[in-house]
Amino acid sequence: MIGIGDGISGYATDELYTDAEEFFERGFSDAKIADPQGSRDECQGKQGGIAAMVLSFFDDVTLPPRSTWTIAYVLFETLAPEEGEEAHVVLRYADGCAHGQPVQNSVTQDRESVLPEKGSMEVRVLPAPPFLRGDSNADGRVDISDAIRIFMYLFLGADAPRCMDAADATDDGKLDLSDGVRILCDFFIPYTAIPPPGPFQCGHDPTMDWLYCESYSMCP
Ligand SMILES: [Ca+2]
Ligand SMILES: [Ca+2]
Repeated sequence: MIGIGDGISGYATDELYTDAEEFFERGFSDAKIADPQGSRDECQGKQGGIAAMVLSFFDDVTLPPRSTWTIAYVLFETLAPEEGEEAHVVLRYADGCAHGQPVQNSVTQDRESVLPEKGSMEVRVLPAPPFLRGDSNADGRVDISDAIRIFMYLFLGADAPRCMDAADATDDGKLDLSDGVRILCDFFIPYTAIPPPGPFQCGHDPTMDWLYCESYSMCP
């Protein structure tokens, strides 16, 4: 269970993302967002996520040794602070919070449960800047150079755009070939409009996704 500090207003997904999936052999995995309950103070009034994974119920399957395995991502949402302000949210692994049964963070190794080392982090939340969708090179216009900027990033090793949300011309939460193609299509093919806030009006991303906008200076 991941205990969450005050200020979390909701969440975007309760799906489990993992790069260990290739080792599933008739196992089980699930993730849920829950309101943790329980007598412990750190459980009260917080939001949390629970993730569980069993690689196999039938065979002796273990993750091969390597430096890092990503077992689960959970994506949370919080309200953006006002312009010029910042907010702080603490994320931590909390033992003993209940969603049904109290949940203890544990890992099974060689058929025995071991308690993992648990960390916490304070997240600094800043207001996301408004942007023009499609303006991947952040020059205040959406044109063919933005499609080229995306292709340079994807295929020629150029730096990532500083405002990934602006470069995500399809607003599907991924930056890939289709974003450059969407920008090109927008000039030539009717009804392929770039999603809100669009290429002409500054605005914020109406959908929550894994991309972010580190900076964008062309909108007031
Ligand atoms: Ca541009
Ligand atoms: Ca996209």
